[in-house]
Amino acid sequence: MPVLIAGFEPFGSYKINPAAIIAEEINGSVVMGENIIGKTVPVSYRWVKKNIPKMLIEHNPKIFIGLGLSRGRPCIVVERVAINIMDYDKPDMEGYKATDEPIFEDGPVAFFSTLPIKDIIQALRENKIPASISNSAGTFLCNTLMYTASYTTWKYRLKTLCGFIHLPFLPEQTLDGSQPSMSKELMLNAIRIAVEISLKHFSKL
Ligand code: PCA
Repeated sequence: MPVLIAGFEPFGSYKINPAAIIAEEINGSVVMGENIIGKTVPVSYRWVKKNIPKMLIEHNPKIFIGLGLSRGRPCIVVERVAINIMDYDKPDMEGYKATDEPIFEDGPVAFFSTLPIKDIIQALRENKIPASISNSAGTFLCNTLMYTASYTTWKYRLKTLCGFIHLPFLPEQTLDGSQPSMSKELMLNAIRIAVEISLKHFSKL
């Protein structure tokens, strides 16, 4: 049972997305003896709803962590909850604009992350990486990815621990200094730590 990291590709006006870069960099590495599979994910409601369940059923990972960019965030942001809604004023990368739509008609209102979010925050801070918990992953694709992964583990009774982490800009995305940013190395280290803490938690269940 591997670890699956799914990071979003660039979207809107962004030419790069740290989430895809981290997913690519971490792909093929090993944490605590477990293989990490890193995949990039198009910013598409249709793609996520169709392919994330397939990926989870195929790999049956111990841990699933989705990664996305959150503009203006000053630190690593560990999400607590995903809600059953797609509602955003801008279209996805396939041109689809969702308004007040449930992600899955037969799903519950929300899923909590099953990652050990408080332990992850503590470990990140101990390693001198700024981090905080968020109580909303929004209502666009990042929420859809976290909800879809959680829904899949619920529906198919997978043991996978599931969650989502939002990342700040990379320094090169905000060279005028108008937004906070974090280096790729620090973000990569943060995700490795999140995987390690989650694997330790999995082994105790
Ligand atoms: N961030 C967006 C979608 C893709 C991404 O990286 C979000 O927060 O929903």
